[in-house]
Amino acid sequence: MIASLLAFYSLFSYAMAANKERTFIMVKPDGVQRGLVGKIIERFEQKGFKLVAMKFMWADKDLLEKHYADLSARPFFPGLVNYMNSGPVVPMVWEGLNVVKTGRQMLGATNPADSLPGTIRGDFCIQVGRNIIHGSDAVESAEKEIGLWFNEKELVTWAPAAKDWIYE
Ligand code: IDP
Ligand code: MG
Repeated sequence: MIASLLAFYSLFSYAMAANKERTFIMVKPDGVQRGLVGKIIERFEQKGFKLVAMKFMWADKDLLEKHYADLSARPFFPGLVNYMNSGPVVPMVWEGLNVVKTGRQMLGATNPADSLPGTIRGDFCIQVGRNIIHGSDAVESAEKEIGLWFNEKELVTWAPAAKDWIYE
């Protein structure tokens, strides 16, 4: 009896932890300038993911160089940093089961020429250098990016009223 209760509890807490995976999503300056912030947020809301943090800011180059540090040797890096620094952005944290992988699928391929219709990039943009949205590519990079763009106080703890209708 106790063993089965314990097994149930550990399964339950495992499932709870899985539902708390987080990703870092950011509307890039072209997405903001083109008035697509609401449409992008809507995709994540209607899917059932939970918004944990969001802000509107003009990121400085130092932050953007850190954010894209892995790409610093690529020829497009200076142009990428200039593009990301050309206007305000909307960084966000979204939470849910498999949100990192599903978030990437919702974004579509990096180059919009390859992004399928129905994805955000597939539906709203044309060129890789103006692909309107960023999304973390792994749980580890998500943690790193969330720590770079948000402090602990900005990550809001709350329970959406619909959670029992989204998760069984
Ligand atoms: P991702 O955003 O899909 O994760 P990454 O390879 O991490 O793609 O590249 C980061 C960003 O750098 C892309 O979203 C895009 O804005 C830009 N980028 C990637 N490759 C190119 C390129 O060949 N030319 C111009 N910009 C690029
Ligand atoms: Mg990337």
